[in-house]
Amino acid sequence: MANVTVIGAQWGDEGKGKIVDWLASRADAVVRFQGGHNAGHTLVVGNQTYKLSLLPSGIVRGTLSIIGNGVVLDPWALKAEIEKLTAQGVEITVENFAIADNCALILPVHRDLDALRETAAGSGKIGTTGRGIGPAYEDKVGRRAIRLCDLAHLDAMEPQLDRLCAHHDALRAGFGEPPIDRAELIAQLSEIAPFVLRFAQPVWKRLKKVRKAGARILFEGAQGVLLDVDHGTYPFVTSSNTVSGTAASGSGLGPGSTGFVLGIVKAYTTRVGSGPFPTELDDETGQKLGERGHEFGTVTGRKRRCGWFDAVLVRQSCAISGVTGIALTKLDVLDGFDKVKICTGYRLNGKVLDYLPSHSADQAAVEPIYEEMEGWRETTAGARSYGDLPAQAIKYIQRVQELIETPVALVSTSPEREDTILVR
Ligand code: 2SA
Ligand code: MG
Repeated sequence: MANVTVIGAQWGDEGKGKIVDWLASRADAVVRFQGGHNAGHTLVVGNQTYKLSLLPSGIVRGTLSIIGNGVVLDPWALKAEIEKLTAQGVEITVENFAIADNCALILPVHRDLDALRETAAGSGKIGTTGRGIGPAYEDKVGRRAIRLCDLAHLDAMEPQLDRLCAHHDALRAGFGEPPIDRAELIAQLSEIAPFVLRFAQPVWKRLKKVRKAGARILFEGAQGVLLDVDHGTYPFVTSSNTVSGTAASGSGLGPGSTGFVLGIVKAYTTRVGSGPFPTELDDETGQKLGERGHEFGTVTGRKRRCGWFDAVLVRQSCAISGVTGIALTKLDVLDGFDKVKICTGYRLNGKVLDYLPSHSADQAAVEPIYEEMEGWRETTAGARSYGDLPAQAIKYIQRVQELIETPVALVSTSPEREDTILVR
């Protein structure tokens, strides 16, 4: 296995956790490069279920796990997650875990602002995970973030706090909130500092060394391409770049290091939070997909919106992210449907489109054009070879592959690691 970059090719929740775990067992290092604890990856190993938000999935198997500079780090959430996993028997040490010391931190004030804005927006809200992700990225780009390395220099933080407070106090006043309590913030930071600083280092150096030694690196994306801040359904997106290219910039390696780009694609479509969703089904079929697919968020437990497979979106994601091959997941959720539908294009103002336009109003107005296929009665759950699949399911996979113009490399047929079909 060469290096592999795993990204979601829809709106997240494509089943990355299982595939990443499957690949992590063959990798020497696993790197998270964007997002934060808004991600939710569920790993099932034997009879244990692990729910990860911030930690790279390799950690469960003791593989070197790295949080890259592109991640926004909530040190308190990290501590809680490490404690939870430690209680499940996972060992997390400075040997197998490192965090980029140039990571921007998520502070309590970011979480507050996320919530204040969402509440104020009412029905116009983004539907964020409420983790403070957006405000933390804003501060990073606005050059007023507190970064992990700053925790080793708490005495020198005054000028930074000035910048941070000048910005946030004005915003907070607008919501009728008191200014930041600087003394409290410093106290909170100094309390958490020793815990996180243990793992802090220039990880680009560690990765350089690992790479020189010929190690195989797995880059673990979070969310999905349609939530990318540039390429997604803006403004209903997350605040990071979720495309494959971020694996390089978000970890401190060159663009040649990202290797095989594996796009994770669910056999139908889901989305949590607000925003356009052309193939959304507001009916019994949508309900059935949600129930059969257990479509609830790992992090927030939110019910996911469900709909048919949208080949237009996935074709676009694969192109934008340079996807080499896809892993098709949750095919078994479609078992037993008389007919299955695939969206092959959109209609907008009397025109037919083969892509999702950039403007939010157009994205909301496009009408899907469907192709209908015969479903299959037999179960695909647990199939481990192509030959185990019903003929109609194979036809469905082939049609998906044709429409998205990207080869199917893997098919996943249950949350179990071994229930995976290697296509090529
Ligand atoms: P945020 O919190 O600022 O990143 O939210 C902005 C939008 O991005 C969406 N988003 C996600 N969508 C799907 N899954 C995500 N992670 C968790 C999971 C979700 C959960 O993997 O299960 O537990 O609810 C994720 N993270 C962010 C979010 O819904 C907004 O539309
Ligand atoms: Mg998820």
